[in-house]
Amino acid sequence: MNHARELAARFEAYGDWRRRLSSGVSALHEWLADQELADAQVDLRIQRLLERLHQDKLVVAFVAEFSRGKSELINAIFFADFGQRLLPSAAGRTTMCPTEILHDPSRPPSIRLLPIETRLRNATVTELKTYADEWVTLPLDLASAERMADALVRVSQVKRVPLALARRYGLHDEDLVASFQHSDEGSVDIPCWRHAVINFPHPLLKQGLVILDTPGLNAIGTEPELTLSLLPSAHAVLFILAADAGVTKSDLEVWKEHLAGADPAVQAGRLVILNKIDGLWDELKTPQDVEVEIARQVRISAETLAVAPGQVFPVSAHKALVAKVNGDDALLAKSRLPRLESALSDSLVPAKRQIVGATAVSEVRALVAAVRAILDARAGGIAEQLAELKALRGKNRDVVEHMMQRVRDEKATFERGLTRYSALRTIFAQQTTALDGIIGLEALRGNAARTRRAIEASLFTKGVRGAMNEFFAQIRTDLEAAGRKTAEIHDMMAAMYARFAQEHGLEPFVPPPFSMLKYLKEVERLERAYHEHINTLWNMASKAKFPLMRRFFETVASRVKHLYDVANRDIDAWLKSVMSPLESQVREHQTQLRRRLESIRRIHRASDELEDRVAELAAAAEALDAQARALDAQVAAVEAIAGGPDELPLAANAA
Ligand SMILES: Nc1nc2c(ncn2[C@@H]2O[C@H](COP(=O)(O)OP(=O)(O)OP(=O)(O)O)[C@@H](O)[C@H]2O)c(=O)[nH]1
Ligand SMILES: [Mg+2]
Repeated sequence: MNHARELAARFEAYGDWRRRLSSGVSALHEWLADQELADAQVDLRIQRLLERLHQDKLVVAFVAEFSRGKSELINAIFFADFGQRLLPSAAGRTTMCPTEILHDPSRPPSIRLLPIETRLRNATVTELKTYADEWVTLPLDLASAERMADALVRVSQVKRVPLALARRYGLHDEDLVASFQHSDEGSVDIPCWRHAVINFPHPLLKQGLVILDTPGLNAIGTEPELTLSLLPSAHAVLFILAADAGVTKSDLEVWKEHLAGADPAVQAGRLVILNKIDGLWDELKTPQDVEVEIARQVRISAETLAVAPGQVFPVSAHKALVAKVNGDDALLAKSRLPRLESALSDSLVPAKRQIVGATAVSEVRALVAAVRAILDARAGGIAEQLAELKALRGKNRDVVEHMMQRVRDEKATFERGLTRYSALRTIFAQQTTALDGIIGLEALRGNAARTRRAIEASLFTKGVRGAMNEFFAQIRTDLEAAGRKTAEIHDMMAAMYARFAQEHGLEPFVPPPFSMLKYLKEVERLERAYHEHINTLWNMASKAKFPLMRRFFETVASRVKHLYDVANRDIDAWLKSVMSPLESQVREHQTQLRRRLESIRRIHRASDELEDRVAELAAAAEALDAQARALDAQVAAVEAIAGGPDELPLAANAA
C-alpha cells in the first residue's frame, strides 16, 4: 500500500467531500429561493457558509531547531514526485524565513518574498500580504523541477549588514550573533527575506493544504507573528528532533516555548518526529540491535518531552526522499516514513472534517429554524381560519357580521400594538450604536494609539509592560461591557417576543443569547502568549529590545483587531437573528389578518362561498405541510453529506 498515495487520496476525498457539502447547501438555498422562503438574511448566511467551505484550509507546520531536517521531511512527504529535492535542505542554517507553501488559484505559480527591510515598518506580515508591491515575486516554471528548485533556493538567501542595522530590524541578539556568524567586527549576516509564500498547484495544496516551513529557533523568537498566530492556528504541528543530536537544550527550549503545555485538544495534533534514524543503521549490527537502539531513543525523547512514546515517530526523511525518487520500496519501508504518513492522514483529515461538518450542519439548522418558524406561523394562521369558518357553517348572516367585526377589532388592536413595535425598533437602533461605541474598531483604534504613545514614551521595560497591561485590561473591560449590552438587548427582545406572543398570538420565540466568552478566551490566550514572549525579549541585549517590543505590540494589536473584526461580524449577524424573526412575524401576522377579513367578507356577501373557502384553506394547509416535509428532506440531505462516508476516488480504493 502506497502511503503517500493514501495521504493524497485522503486529502482528495476531503476536498471532494467539501465540494459535495457545498453543492448540498447550494441546493438547499435554491430550493428556499424557489419557495420564496429565502430572505436577505438567509442569503447572507448561506453565502458566508459557502465561502467558509470554499476557503477552508488545513495548516501543517514544521517546527524545530535548525538543521533537524524540516525541509527535507517536507520534500519527502509532499514533493518527492518532482524527482528531486525541491526545498533547499543542507547542513547548517538553510531556511532563513518562515515559508508558506500553498495554492492560490487567483495567482500564477510563484514564490513571493517579503524583504527583511519591512521590519522597520509598523506592519505585520499578515497586513502586508494584501499589498503586492511590498513583495518580490518570482514566477515558478512548473515544467522544470530544476528551475523551480533554483527559485526556491531564495528562502535561504542572506546578506551582510552592519550590526546596528540588524538591531534596528529587531534581529540581533546574542544568539543571532553566534548563529548568523559574525564575519568581521561590526557586521553580521542576516536573512534577506522576512517571509516567503510559495504558490503552486500541487494536488494536495489544491485541496486546501497549507504547509508552513520554519527556520530554526532564533528566527521564531524574533518574529512574534509566528508564535502568536501562525503556530496556534495550525491544525497539526510536527516537531522534529534528530537522532544524531538527541534532545538538546535548545530543542527543549523550542518545545517548551512554542509547543508544550497547550490544551489537550491541541496537543492531539502535535507529532514528534525523531529524524535521521539512518545514522543508527549499522551494517555490523543485527537489525534487532538497531531496532532496540531506535526504540531506546524514542523512549528517551518521549520522556524528555513528556509525551506518550506512541506520539514519537522515528524516520529518515533523507532516505525516504531518495527511496521515493528511485522507487526503492525496501528503502522506503526502512525509512519508516509510511507510518508517519498514515498517522498524519489518520488523525488530521478526519478530525478536521468532523469540525467542518459539525459547523456547517449547525449553521444550516440555525437558518432553517428561522424559515420553519415562518412556516409554523402560516400553518397556525390557516388552522385558525379553518376553525373560524367551520364554526360559521349553518349560521345566519348576523353571526357572520359579528365574526367580521371581531376580526376587524383584532386587526385594530394589532395595529395599535405596532406603535410599540416601532418604538422598539428605535431603541434597538440606539442600543446597536451604543454597542458599536464600546467595541467598534474606533474604540480599539483609540486604545491602541494610547498604548503606542505610552510605549514610545517609556524608557524602561517596566513602562512598556504597564502600557501593555493596560491595553489588555481595557480590551477586557470593553468586551465585558459589550457582553452586558448584548444581554440587555437580548432581554428586551425576549420580553417583546413574549408580549407579542401573549397579546397577539404570535409564535413564541426565545431569541438566542450572545456569548462573549469566545472572544474573552482568545484575548486571554493572547495575553498569556504575550507574557511568555515578553519575558524572552526581556533577557535580550538591551539595544535591540525596544524596536522589538514595538514590533511585538503591532503584532498583538493586529491580532486583537482581527478578533474585533470577527466579534463585530458575529454581533451583526446576531443582531439580525434576534430582530428579523420579529419583523417577519409581524409582516406575516398582518397578512393573515387581512386574509381572514377578506374571506369572511366573501362569505358575508354570498354564503355559498363558505364551503369553497374551507376547501381552499384545507388545500393550502396540505401544501404547507408538504413544504415543511420537503424542507426536512433538504436539511436531511445536507446532513447526510456532512456525516456520510468519504467517497474515495476509485484509484485509491483499488490501490
Ligand atoms: N542522515 C540524514 N540526514 C538528514 C536527514 N534529514 C535531513 N538530513 C540532513 O540534515 C541537514 C539539514 O536538513 P534541512 O532539511 O535543511 O533541515 P532544516 O530543519 O530545514 O534546517 P533549517 O532550514 O536550517 O532550519 C541536511 O544536510 C540534510 O540533508 C536524514 O533523515 N538523515
Ligand atoms: Mg529548512
